[in-house]
Amino acid sequence: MSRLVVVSNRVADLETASQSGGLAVALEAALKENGGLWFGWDGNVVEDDAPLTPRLIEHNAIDIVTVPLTRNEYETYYLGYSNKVLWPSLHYRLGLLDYQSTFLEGYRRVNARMAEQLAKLIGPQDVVWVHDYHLIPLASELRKHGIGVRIGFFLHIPFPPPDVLVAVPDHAWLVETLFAYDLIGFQTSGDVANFQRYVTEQAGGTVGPGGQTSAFGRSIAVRCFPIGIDVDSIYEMAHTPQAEAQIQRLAQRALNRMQIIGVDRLDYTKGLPDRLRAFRRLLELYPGNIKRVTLMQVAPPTREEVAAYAEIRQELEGLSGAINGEFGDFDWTPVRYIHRAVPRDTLAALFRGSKAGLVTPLRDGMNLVAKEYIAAQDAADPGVLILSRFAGAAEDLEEALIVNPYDVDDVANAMQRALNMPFEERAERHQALLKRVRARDVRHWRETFLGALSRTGQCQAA
Ligand code: ADQ
Repeated sequence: MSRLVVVSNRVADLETASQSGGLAVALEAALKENGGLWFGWDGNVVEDDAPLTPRLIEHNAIDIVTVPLTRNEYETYYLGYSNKVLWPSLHYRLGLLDYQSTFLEGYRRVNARMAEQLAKLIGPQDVVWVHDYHLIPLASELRKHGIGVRIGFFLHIPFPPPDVLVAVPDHAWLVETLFAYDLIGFQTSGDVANFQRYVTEQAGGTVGPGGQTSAFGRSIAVRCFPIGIDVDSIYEMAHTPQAEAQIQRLAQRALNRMQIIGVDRLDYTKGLPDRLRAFRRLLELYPGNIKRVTLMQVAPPTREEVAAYAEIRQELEGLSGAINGEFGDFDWTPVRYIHRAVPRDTLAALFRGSKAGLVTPLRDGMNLVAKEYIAAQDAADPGVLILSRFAGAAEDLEEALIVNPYDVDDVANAMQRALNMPFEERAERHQALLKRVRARDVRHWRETFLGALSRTGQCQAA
């Protein structure tokens, strides 16, 4: 059996994996099966002339090899090309694209360096699984070192249509490097179609049966593998005695008011200002909700060194302050905004204790919060999921209330509908959604991806 090598920008801390969530645990399980190696950045930023020696730690028969980034690499590869160019563009936000030529050089350099360090660790029987937009050219760099084993790539974020992608400087090079993989996995069939459109329209390639995609003299497998969650672990976290007590406390404190919950990293793709505007609209259109409904928004900060993130934080604080000022009273705060990470079991209890889950990104690869909200519900009294049509999850989760996050009236009406939905309809929708979330859980995602990778054809040695 092949050893699995996972490569991602950041390596999860496996000591705390059970708290950090489904993805780390799922990958850890795969790495344990036949022995494994996880390679990536250790999160440290060192001086430009410091040595960049890989560090090895062993955890339950898994080798974890990490490397630091220099200050220049952090600014060009991580903050620059990855998060000021690829992240906004792949989320269709060209207005936020902020490009400098040093970014691309840094991105290429870090991928080349990581490949050089990783190539020394890869054996002839290994299978390599690379994750996400930071590392798109990694396989093409590994091939330069004579690595001929199977290499798969999974993109966690959306892949936009060609008209958007061509705005990314050096998009042609970026797409060409993807052809050094044997398998590319996307979140949705829409992403697959966008990629294949680019290949046929911009690169003179062809798409064959089963998604086999050819261009640049190579033929690779391309499919969607919608990512999922560990359903039972979320359900269990939401149903412990501590969770019960927490839900009771919440209900008492809220004087049996209803709660709507939003949980997102504080990112401009998540549609948070529009969500707050939609909540204000709910109070305007349906004043019966005044003093009756609270929006709890949990949004821990991320990437604060990128200006667009500081701006969204200010906007959000201003909006929640304005809504609370306009509608709040001595005994009711309409928006409760929590700007920090919350333990996963607390999140699960909050999901279960909320009448509606509000997941309204402007664009999202999948969105695991939508699936976690469903998994946490109590079948005897389930809440209602309100889901943006622009989340990858909407391709599958048809029984959610699907909304256009740009249309505040649409979202406000969905909230009103969710808060007043009869039990039979809630139960029916929840049952159907839970079935879907279970059918495509994180284990299914991992196994289908690795199964498809193992079935790919000729390996492509350089
Ligand atoms: P993210 O953009 O981070 O992921 P998401 O899929 O919702 O978005 O995953 C976030 C995870 O972090 C969830 O498990 C959630 O519970 C957790 N989380 C969020 N806020 C938290 C808080 N305050 N405290 C603790 N935990 C919190 C990227 C893509 C997504 C894609 C995933 C997986 O942007 O589209 O679904 O990768 O592929």
